[in-house]
Amino acid sequence: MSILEKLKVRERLTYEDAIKLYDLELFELASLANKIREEKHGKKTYFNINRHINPTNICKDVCQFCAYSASRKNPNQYTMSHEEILDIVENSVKNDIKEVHIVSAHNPNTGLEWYLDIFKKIKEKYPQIHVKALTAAEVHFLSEEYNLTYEQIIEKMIESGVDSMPGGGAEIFDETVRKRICGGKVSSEQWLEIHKLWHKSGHQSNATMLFGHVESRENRIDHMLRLRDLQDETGGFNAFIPLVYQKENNYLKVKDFLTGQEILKTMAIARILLDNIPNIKAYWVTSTTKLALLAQEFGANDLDGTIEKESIQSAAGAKSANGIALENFVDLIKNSGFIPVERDSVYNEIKVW
Ligand code: V47
Repeated sequence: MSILEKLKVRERLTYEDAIKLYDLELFELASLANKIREEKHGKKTYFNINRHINPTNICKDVCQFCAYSASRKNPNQYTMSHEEILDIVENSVKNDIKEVHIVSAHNPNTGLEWYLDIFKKIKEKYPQIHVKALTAAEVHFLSEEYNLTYEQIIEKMIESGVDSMPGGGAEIFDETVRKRICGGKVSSEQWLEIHKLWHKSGHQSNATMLFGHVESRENRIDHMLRLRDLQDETGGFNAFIPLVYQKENNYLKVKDFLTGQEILKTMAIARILLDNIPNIKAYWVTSTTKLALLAQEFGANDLDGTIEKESIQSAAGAKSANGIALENFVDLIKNSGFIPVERDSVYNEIKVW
């Protein structure tokens, strides 16, 4: 059966089929992905009103693509106190945020409590706020640093009030590429194991893929299929987020950067291949707002949120340091022909704007 016939009868695509999807003409791929998007979500595009907080940039690991962590290229080390973090949350709550997204570097100097107690403090003061925090890379780091199992760290996360896990740290699962771009941190198998345990504890998470650096198309397909397999088992992933590599101020030497076409093709392929992950997020921070809006026609049904402050990708050149104004975001979605729907962190609809 051809790929098109398989898609017509909703038969699952294999690795070999998926590689061939890249050979389809851009607009044919768009039409296939958009059909699935429309069946699942119509013209709705989800977003949330959120705040990103990155409490420390001191990191024991060295990822070649990272411009955020303190290093030779970024000598400005910082570690926030809990009071500073609570002040940020207090201000953001006034702006009607529904979620804080808290991700740190792997700082060996703070102690375990610094990482975990802040969630309890936020929840005590703002029980209505959803805490999305700790990537699988951080869970792995804390487990090694404090000699605790993943299950023990997860138990502590739940006790401290973490509601869901963000999708960071996945990068590219292929072991050879991973060794080259982020050898030393959480392995692919460990990343998947941590999300599996988190899902088994009754919680939800997201999954990212960092692409557009030294990986191949085959590596991207392999990455998506490993996620599809885990999702078959647990059903715990809310969203898949392809993150476009940003090139400034880091150590990775990349020869060719992605074209807009390749980015959009990858988004469309994610929508077609990941038949069991409900939401495909075009993260405007790394794709640029313009391409994220176009990605809505290539299968993406979520644009993340207003963010307020962004430190990881903006350190590497993204134009996202100060987030995006709510009215502007909503207008852009509307003007591109879609319906902006504010959602909570686990995709319950809050308001059609
Ligand atoms: O895992 C680091 C990426 C991620 C660069 O779960 C870079 O809803 C591009 O995971 N170019 C952290 N990307 C951010 C993240 C995320 C973002 C938005 C929403 C969610 C979610 C998760 O940032 C890291 C890494 O892959 N990153 N450096 C760079 N130079």
